[in-house]
Amino acid sequence: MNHPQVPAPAPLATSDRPGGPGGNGSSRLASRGRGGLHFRAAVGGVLAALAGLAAGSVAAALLGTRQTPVVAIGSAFIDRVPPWLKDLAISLFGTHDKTALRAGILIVLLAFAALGGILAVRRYAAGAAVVVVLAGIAVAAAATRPDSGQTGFVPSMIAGITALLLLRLFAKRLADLRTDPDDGVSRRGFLQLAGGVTLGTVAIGALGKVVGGHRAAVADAREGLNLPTPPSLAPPAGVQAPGAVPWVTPNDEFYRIDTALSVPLILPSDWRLRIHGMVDRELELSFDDLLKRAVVHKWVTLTCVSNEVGGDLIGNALWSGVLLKDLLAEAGPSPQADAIKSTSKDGFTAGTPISTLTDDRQSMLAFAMNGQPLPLEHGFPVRIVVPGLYGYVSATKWLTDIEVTRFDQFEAYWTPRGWSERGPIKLSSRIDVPRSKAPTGQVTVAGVAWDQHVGVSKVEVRVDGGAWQEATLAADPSTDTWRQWHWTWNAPRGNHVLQVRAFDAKGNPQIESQAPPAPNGSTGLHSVDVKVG
Ligand SMILES: Nc1nc2c(c(=O)[nH]1)N[C@H]1C(S)=C(S)[C@@H](COP(=O)(O)O)O[C@H]1N2
Ligand SMILES: [Mo]
Repeated sequence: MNHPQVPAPAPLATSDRPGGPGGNGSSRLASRGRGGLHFRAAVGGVLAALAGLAAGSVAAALLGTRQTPVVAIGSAFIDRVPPWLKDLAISLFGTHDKTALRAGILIVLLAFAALGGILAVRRYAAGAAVVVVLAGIAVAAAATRPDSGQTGFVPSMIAGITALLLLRLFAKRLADLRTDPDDGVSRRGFLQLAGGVTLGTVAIGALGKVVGGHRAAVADAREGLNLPTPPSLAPPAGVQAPGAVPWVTPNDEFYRIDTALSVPLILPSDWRLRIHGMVDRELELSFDDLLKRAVVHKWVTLTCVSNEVGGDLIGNALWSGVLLKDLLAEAGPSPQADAIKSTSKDGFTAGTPISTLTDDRQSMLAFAMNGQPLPLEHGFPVRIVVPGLYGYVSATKWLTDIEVTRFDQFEAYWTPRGWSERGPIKLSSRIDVPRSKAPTGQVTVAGVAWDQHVGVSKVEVRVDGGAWQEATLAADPSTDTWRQWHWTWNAPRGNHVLQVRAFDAKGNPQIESQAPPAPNGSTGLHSVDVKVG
């Protein structure tokens, strides 16, 4: 259909009317025009906000985060409301309290958006400020959620930017109407924009449903799995040092590092793993095939090569899976092969020495983490876990392919990007408490030390560069997990520096010279400035 591009003539009777609000328009017609203008401006603000929220929801679905702007604000709100208000909400709305909260947040957001729309007609900056504050609240709420990961704030940011851009368009259209409230062209322009934005919002909302729907299907399949359960989920006796982080890292607090902008979604029933290359017998396994094999459960601490000294890109979990040693034995690797190249659904690759898969360290294809099917973000349905190697050279998530090969035949994802081909984890230690302040007197200094598959034999602490003092080590079930330690400090008032160093199983001390994470892991001692008193 062809829309006439020739502007319709403005109604003659109104063409000589003085400008909008602020003019001397005291006639009935002019004030009706002004009311209409405010109404349109409010509608513009609301439509801009709804489009922003729809865009935010799609972004959340694509990124695999639950943090839509409304959810982010709602969760932050729930964290902060006093218990009596929570109780009141539950008694008023029963189990619908969450829906009521969402609706409430939406209504408040849209009311402010309407105000923003009205302000934007006079001065875009004033309306934009309202949107920026609303989006800012959502971004801050998402960024401070413990469960939102690194990208949780992105949907709220996208929502804010979308709303700002659309508000700008509405403000432009309405500015014309403001000079001439009865100008038919401007009215039509506003209606077209409003219609377009509404259609766009509905389309984006539908897209969000599709994307979200697939994620929901995979999440449902995950919930429905019945996997071999570990004999116990409880940490072994004596592993926890007082004051240190929990020895077992809960799945939803486990660090997440990957290049996947949106979480790869694989139904277990669709999953296939090919083991091929320099092998006698190529294997192709389905998820059920994998579950038919002998299952092992093992505590292993994963570490990211990007972990800075003192950083938290490290976590410890009970992994359940099938030994790579067994699967490789079935395939029969050539004696000339020295590596596997593992590939994930999204194309990420890692290169791992075969020796680390066939020795006694129980490297595995893991399907469960702390007794739960792998979380979607941590590689569902199957990933690799190799004790002693940084994740980037071993821990491929959303695994789909293993090629038995030679290091001189390929480069894995991070190698041409400035990271070493081989990545054994370096002996390190970290102070968890205290981190900044402490009272005078007996203070527990505690933390973790790790040298997976080698083991930690001793940890020492010193204050203000003084003599090293031996800390008490907690137990470890094998050398493949972190080892916790604590030391009691008789802390005098003032500013002090605490330092920690660890020794490996052979008695070698940690490297003291500072090195950045690239190309193969940071070194240096963790220091903490503590204000006592
Ligand atoms: N598919 C895929 N797997 C991957 C990565 C990735 O980018 N893509 N990153 C690796 C890196 S660098 C690390 S440290 C670990 C992190 O695993 P986690 O997110 O479960 O803690 O996954 C590894 N596996
Ligand atoms: Mo990593």
